[in-house]
Amino acid sequence: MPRSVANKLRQPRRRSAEMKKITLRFLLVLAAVSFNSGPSIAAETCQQIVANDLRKCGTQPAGLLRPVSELNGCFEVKIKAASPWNATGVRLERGRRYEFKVLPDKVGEDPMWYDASLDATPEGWTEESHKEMNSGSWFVRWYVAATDWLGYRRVTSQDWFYLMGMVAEVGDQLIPIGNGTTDTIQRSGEFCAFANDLPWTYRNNKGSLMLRVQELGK
Ligand SMILES: [Ca+2]
Repeated sequence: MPRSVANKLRQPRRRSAEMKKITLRFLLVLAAVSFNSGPSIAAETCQQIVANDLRKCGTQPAGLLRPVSELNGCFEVKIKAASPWNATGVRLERGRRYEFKVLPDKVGEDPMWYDASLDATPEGWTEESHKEMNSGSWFVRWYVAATDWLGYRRVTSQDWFYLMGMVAEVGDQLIPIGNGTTDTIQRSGEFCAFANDLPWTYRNNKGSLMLRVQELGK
């Protein structure tokens, strides 16, 4: 057989081998993507929403609230320290489980917010802030102790400035979030979140935290 004819007969075999390699590479990539899928990939599709700073939690008619399923099962919302409600307009459903997670700040550092001049993390005043208050003037120490004793802090079982979630409609369900938690919703309603502060001292708060809420299922 002439060499040129033999070469032509070999070419389809080469092409077939190349096609097999390409198919194998494609399947390996597909397998890697499938292996990595789940909450982390779903989290990248979270929708950004803007909370209402002024409206009280649970005052929007239930029919106007958006279910999390309309937001790809996940949303991110800025929780401002100076807002007593941060009403999201998003409805969390009874019996469903959700993950709440505070994200790092824009430069990847631990997130912080501020009660006037006091530093706080999502889990409340820092140790230095507690020391500063304990070594302050007699009036400041008396004021903090008195409001504590009278139970004026919005959630007395949690530290000052602890990040709290709330689901409100028929009744209120409080969710201590801090840096992050998972919880099952007892009664459907609007999701809101706030820094745990005295009801009348939100005006001197500064900063915000970015919170991600993801539906995990039943
Ligand atoms: Ca304050």
